[in-house]
Amino acid sequence: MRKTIRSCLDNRRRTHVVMLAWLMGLLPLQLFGDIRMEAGWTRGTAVGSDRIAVYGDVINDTEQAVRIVDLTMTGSARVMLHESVLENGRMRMRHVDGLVVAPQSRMRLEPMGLHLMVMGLEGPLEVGALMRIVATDASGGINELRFRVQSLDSVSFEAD
Ligand SMILES: [Cu+2]
Repeated sequence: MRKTIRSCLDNRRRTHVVMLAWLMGLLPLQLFGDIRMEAGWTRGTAVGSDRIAVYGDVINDTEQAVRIVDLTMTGSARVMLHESVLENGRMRMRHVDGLVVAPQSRMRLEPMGLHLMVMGLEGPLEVGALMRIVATDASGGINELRFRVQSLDSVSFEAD
């Protein structure tokens, strides 16, 4: 009888070990995709505005191109890839269809160029806050693009 109980416990422990191994193998696949953002920043929300432009370097260290099919940020209505272009002497922003990050590359998002536009923010962002945009790639990978809220007058990424 005692032996049976012990072997039951052993079995349960073994199951836990297997489950843990499974989780460790699976979670990185689901939580972390192939791309990430370095030196990510935004200027934060101007009074009366519910949108921000997000800049930084989107990095793909893998051998495959990563195609982003969906962008979301908690607390906002939508996220789009925009490009600032000079048209008839005026800066305008236009929507860019499809975000593809080439293999072994670094895609720079910067003022007057490509940026991620977060629209319909539920409230103002606090300077210093760490934020993240979730980018889902074509193979279902979830990529986190992290960035920090800087002051309204900042012009580039400010390291800590
Ligand atoms: Cu924009």
